[in-house]
Amino acid sequence: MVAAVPWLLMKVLRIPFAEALHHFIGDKTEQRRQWRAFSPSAQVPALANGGETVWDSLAIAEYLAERHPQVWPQDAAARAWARCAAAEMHSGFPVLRTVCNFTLQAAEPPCDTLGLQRELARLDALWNEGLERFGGGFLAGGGFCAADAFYAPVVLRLRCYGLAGRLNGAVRAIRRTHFRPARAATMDFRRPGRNPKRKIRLICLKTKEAI
Ligand SMILES: N[C@@H](CCC(=O)N[C@@H](CS)C(=O)NCC(=O)O)C(=O)O
Repeated sequence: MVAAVPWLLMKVLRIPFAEALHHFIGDKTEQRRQWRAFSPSAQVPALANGGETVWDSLAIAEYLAERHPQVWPQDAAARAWARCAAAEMHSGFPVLRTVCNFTLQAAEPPCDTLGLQRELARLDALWNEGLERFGGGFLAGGGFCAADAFYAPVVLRLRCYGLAGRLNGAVRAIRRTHFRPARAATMDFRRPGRNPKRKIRLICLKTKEAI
């Protein structure tokens, strides 16, 4: 899921970049050896720009924001909220991450544990708060920002695992603004354009299924 976040952000905001796709390898030791060549943590995503490497999705968002201010909302309060929301997704929601592997196909709903209920309730509260407080249709106002990129894969997961109905009104609004760009961009991921002349290169991975 996380590998898709900066990719989606750059696609939706039309920040030019070239992609390098890497397949998962069954032998994880070998994968780590190979991936360390482009990512110090041996994880994706990583972003290469000139001599610099940025190897974490939240760090990539901040790095991009230094050059492309539209990565975060212009309004300071919305920007603070959007940063918190993105960070919460980045480091939280362990149950959703574990029980809902990323897929684009319809999948069996996971076991309804207390942990899952708590995380769905938190998503609902967070999305409702953003929609009501900033009133722009996206999470933190009228434009797609990094917070939206962090939550777009979650919208896809909720839909695929039949969990969208478990959230109240927010998910309907979020689906309108997030599902389409996320799905369109994710489909596009299957047909990556390669332009090695571009200065910024995002190193992502390719699984059998698009991520
Ligand atoms: N902190 C990283 C975590 C990245 C991460 O978990 N990447 C996964 C793919 S989505 C990965 O590279 N996994 C390698 C593996 O599991 O073999 C970020 O958010 O960018």
